Amino acid sequence: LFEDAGTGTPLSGMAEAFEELCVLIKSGGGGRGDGYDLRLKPFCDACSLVSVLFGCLGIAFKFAEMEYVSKVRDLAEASKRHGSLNTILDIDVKNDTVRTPGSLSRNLRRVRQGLDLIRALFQNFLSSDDYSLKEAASTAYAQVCAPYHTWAVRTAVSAGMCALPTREQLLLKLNETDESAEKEMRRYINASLPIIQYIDKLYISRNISLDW
Ligand code: 1PZ
Repeated sequence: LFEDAGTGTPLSGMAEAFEELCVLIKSGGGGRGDGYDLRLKPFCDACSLVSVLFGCLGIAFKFAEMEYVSKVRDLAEASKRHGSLNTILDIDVKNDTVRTPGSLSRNLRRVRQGLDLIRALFQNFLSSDDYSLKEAASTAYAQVCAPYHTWAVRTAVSAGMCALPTREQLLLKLNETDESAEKEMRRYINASLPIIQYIDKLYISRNISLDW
């Protein structure tokens, strides 16, 4: 079933994990009548795999890694008490804590932005061989995350961008060739989009805006 299990690269592991989530949410069922009720545990397991990328970015993105990892960890911790993504939204809506710093619904929104950032980054990376990793990442960050980050964070990120490796160094660290990276990045792009849309729908269906 999973032919590259065990021998896969970090990118193929990420792609595979999100493809498996896609199969789940597209299966439709789950008992709530409004689509599949995605459990927190498999979602967090997939999100954790993304952290392997941080290892390729160097010390400048240590703070981004700590931010992302701690939010995924909070969600994974909550998976023991609350079953699904729907549940945490319901609880925060009831307590009026959807946007409260540190709340699970806010952490979910931030993790979703991290997934989208990587999707946009891969898309930019593949759009042209002449695009440096720094350009691809800066553009993706400006599109996906910068509008929601403070000035201090945006400044730190733009400084960190200068320390990113080159395209060739990144591929080497990821144990990919140009061709294999293209294949795995496309798999992630295609599989992450339905998950991102699924998460957005959780908020929109509860009349929560996405401008934060
Ligand atoms: C090869 C890949 C290169 C990609 C480089 C892109 C790096 C972007 C770094 C973003 C840093 C964000 C740092 C901190 C942000 C916090 O202000 C917010 C708000 O937190 P809150 O106020 O809600 O508690 N936190 C976040 O948005 C959490 C997620 C941000 C990190 C996502 C990174 C995704 C993975 C990048 C690739 C490894």
